[in-house]
Amino acid sequence: MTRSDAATLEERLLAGDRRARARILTEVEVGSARGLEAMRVLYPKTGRAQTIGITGSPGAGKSTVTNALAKEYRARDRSVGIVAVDPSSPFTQGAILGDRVRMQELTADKGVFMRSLASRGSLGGLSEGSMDVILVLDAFGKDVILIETVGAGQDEVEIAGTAQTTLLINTPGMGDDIQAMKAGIMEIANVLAVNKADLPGADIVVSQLSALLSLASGAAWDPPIVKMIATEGEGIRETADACDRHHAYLLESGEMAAVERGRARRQIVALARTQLLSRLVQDSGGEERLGELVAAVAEREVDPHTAVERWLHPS
Ligand SMILES: Nc1nc2c(ncn2[C@@H]2O[C@H](COP(=O)(O)OP(=O)(O)OP(=O)(O)O)[C@@H](O)[C@H]2O)c(=O)[nH]1
Ligand SMILES: [Mg+2]
Repeated sequence: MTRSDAATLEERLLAGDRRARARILTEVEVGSARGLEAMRVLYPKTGRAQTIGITGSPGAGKSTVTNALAKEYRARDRSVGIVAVDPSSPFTQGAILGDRVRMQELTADKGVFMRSLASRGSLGGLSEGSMDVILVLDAFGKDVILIETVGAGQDEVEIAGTAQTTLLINTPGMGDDIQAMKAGIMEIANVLAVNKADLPGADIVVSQLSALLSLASGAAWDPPIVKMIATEGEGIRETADACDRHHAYLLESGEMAAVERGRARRQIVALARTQLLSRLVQDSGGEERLGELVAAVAEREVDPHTAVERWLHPS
């Protein structure tokens, strides 16, 4: 591909061409040289989108909330991108299919674009492509980008560093989970939703959450708690308002700069880690050496630290 062709594709995307967007997304997701070139050209055009990460336990209603929020933002005349980071687990494939069906209604709307991604790259960690996909949608001009991830520890934290606002979906009957989350919850959630408020126990969760929050009072941003019934669209407007207020807070307080640096750092480190690991594996004999070391560690002939030393610095 020649350089002028390359420029055209990015220019077409920036001008709102959906086919150019599809091409670039595909290249970016597989991490091709063409995808890297597109990122180099497009990156300076990013940074305008409002990004909201939607996370929570499996089945909490993340997809339902994402869907309802997308509709709400469309009603506010804002274009929407949805990035659904699918868990790789085969157990959840039914749910993903369900999501697709629910999303069909939305995707008939040209103002909404949805992309599903595998959550794990080949070497672990949030798939390398997902941050780039968000950036491509940002460059394309999406006003709001909703990122759904299942709250499975590391992914949850990674996505919290990727999105400007993190919306944590809680549900009734998760009292024990809340106790377990205690440590992490303050750091990642900017808006707390209690979904399935049509089921008994929602108020208990609300008071547990506010008790947790009061321990951390004094912080500049006080995460609001919103009760919702996502399936009925109840509480969705309030949730969008809360997310918008957090976004405005980030801009007005100047905290957005720190959020951006955090995201940049996360992406650089994640990419470097992936590159270093894949170089190690691809190095001549790297994979074979790993096999030998695995056997030696399993047999307890070598400890794991020594094995890594030998892998990194073969004598
Ligand atoms: N009763 C009730 N059910 C709800 C509500 N919101 C979502 N659900 C149901 O909860 C189930 C899971 O909803 P999803 O939106 O797929 O949840 P999710 O968190 O995206 O699930 P995974 O992506 O599989 O982790 C579905 O059957 C929804 O219809 C609600 O407000 N009330
Ligand atoms: Mg889902």
